Amino acid sequence: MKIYDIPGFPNPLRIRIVLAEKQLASQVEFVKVDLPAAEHKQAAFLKINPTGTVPVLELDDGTRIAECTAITEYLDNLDGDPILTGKTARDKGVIHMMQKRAESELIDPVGIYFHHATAGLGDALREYKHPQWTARAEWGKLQGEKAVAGMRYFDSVLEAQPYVAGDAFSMADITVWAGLLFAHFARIDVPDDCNALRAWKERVDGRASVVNPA
Ligand SMILES: N[C@@H](CCC(=O)N[C@@H](CS)C(=O)NCC(=O)O)C(=O)O
Repeated sequence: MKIYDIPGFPNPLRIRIVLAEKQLASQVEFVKVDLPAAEHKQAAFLKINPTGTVPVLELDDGTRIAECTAITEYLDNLDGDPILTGKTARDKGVIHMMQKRAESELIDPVGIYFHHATAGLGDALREYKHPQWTARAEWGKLQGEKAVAGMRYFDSVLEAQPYVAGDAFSMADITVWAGLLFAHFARIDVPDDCNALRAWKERVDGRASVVNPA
């Protein structure tokens, strides 16, 4: 298997944590895509993933799977013993719901804030983003506020249960953790009173797959 990504970036890290959880790192060859140089927006990479984002998993038969949720489903089910995406119909439903919320309410708005309300990854990439400069900065700022509302939502969830989708660690925890990492990088602060979210993050920070991702 190959994974197109760039080390240290939040969405690629989600999959590198999955690989560590599933002990699959040795089976993967990483191909670096130069995001600051906008390599992912050029024709060669757009053939690999038309949405122009990383990570992308490429199987030995040439099949390409983009989107962290889809990649995680594949990797988690490879050995027939899913530990991150749910074993029962109920758990699968709840985990996917929380995964979607972790994306739509946290990591995706942080990404939009970063790319549209700050200097983002710099000049090479800027021309591939929304062309209406004033509108995009306004929109980006609103997405920053949306991400903070998302943090408050996950704080309320974690006041009632140990992990984002219930009693067990799942891919939804990985996504919220990566969302907070990205927020820190983009300088969006976690509100001081989000105690449950902060305590949960400290626990996840110490998890072996997070300390030593692939
Ligand atoms: N929904 C996508 C998000 C992927 C994503 O946004 N990745 C970032 C890297 S952290 C990216 O490729 N950004 C490039 C850009 O926005 O131009 C997924 O789950 O894989």
